[in-house]
Amino acid sequence: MACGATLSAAAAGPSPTPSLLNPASTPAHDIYHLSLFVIAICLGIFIVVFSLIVYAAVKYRKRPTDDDHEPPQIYGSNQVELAWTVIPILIVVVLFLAAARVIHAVEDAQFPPNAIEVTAVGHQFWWEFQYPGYGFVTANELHVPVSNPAHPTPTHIVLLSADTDHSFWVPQLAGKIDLIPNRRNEMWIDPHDVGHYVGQCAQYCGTQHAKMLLNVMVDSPEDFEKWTQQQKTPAVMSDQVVAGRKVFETNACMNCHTITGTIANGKFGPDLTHLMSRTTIASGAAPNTQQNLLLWVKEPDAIKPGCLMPAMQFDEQDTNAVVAYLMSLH
Ligand code: HEC
Ligand SMILES: [Cu+2]
Repeated sequence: MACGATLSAAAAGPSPTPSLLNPASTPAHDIYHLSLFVIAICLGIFIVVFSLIVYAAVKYRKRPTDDDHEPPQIYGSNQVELAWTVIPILIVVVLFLAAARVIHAVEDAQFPPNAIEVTAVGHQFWWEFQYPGYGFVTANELHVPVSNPAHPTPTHIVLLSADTDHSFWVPQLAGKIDLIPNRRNEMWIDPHDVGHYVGQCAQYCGTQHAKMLLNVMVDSPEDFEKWTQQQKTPAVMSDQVVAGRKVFETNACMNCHTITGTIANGKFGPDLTHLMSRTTIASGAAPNTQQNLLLWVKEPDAIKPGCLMPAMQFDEQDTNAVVAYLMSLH
């Protein structure tokens, strides 16, 4: 069952603690090493300056034997002034070169022809992920193949926004890049280990900014292939769900959501073609279970107050039918 494979991939791998100190992808490694270098230099400056302050404060503290005259004043010392001008300039140049080197390595990287192309579109308050090379669209859970450093299969991500500023940040995989309306930003990741990596929209974008989680599922090449095949196949409809499909297609649901292979082609909300292949709904706000889907359709605000999906005010029967239909979208 492909859906089970997705769930087990989500459970495996490194801890989902989004820590910068635990890099798992080349850009994140580069940034991690640069920050250690910068911290080491700052620590050195701190130790030297603080020791001199302590030394001066102790050595020249006021003593009972002091008279009240000022000590001798010394004006101008070319050596001292040269030293405190040149040394800081050298430090700044070293920091600049180190940062420039990493920025160049990350931003001007060349991609092999087998790089995966993904377009990520930030929406209030969820993520759209398009896979132009494969011809499907999904939401909130980004699947990428693991990248073996011997034969890298990096993922190149184009970042766009449908409404306001958002920011894509999965600390273990890469630096933070904004998604700005009418601007195309880019980034890339090449995760070295299979697993589930989490992140968060890192630019305040409105009421539900805090519930705009990012889930990156790093699959083995076989699992990734399976997942893309599953995403490309239209969902199979059984008789049971026909009633729910009718509810979906004769109400506003279809104007906001796409379900490939049906007349529903709305773009305002997440693509639901393979809703059940995702472990959570509403960008990580709740686990993807029947109970939460029922609550979501009845009262989206109960899960995500201020989200941009309206409560549709269906009766019990229509709600159950439409959720049965949603649950058929594997
Ligand atoms: C006015 C547009 C609109 C209408 C109408 C609408 N939705 Fe939504 N829907 C959204 C938006 C926007 C989201 C994303 C909310 C968020 O995560 O912040 C969403 C999210 C969802 C999700 C969660 C998807 C995911 O992967 O996170 C489901 C399921 C869903 N809608 C089902 C429905 C159903 C069923 C109907 C009809 C009963 C419906 N929607 C009507 C806009 C709409
Ligand atoms: Cu956001």
